Amino acid sequence: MKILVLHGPNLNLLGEREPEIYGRTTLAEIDARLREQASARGASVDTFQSNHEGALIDRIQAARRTHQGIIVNPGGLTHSSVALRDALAATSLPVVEVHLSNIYAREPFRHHSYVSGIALGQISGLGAKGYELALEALLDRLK
Ligand code: CA2
Repeated sequence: MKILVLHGPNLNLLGEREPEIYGRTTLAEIDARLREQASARGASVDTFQSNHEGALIDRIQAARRTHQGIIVNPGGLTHSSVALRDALAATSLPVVEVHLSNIYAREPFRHHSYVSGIALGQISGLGAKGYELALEALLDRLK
């Protein structure tokens, strides 16, 4: 079982800026935890961060035949990208959407997600732990 974990624009800054909103855990730490967690369950994860919408879409398209599920924090593209949603939907893979912050407790423009309508589920506001919960749920679903 192979899961693709995608991190959208600016998430490479995690742990360095705005810790009061996004926490102190770095992206490398999140990815390492997910790798360990997957391996304990006999699965594996591939992780990918990009600040470029097209690069994320290319990675999603390439995952169609190689991965069984996707965990995605689309960053700001959550609220703007029909193209990212279309790419995720086109894979027909189960998608779990993760947000570190509670997007519904923030500015109104963050309350709408283009991804949630095609996702199996969404986890928002639980910080880095949200990725671990997403992986657990996705692996349970794929079992
Ligand atoms: O809460 C989340 O995970 C978000 O997806 C993060 C996005 C934001 O646009 C969404 O509304 C909610 C922003 C990612 C930027 O990440 C940073 C991390 C550290 C410092 C600065 C930005």
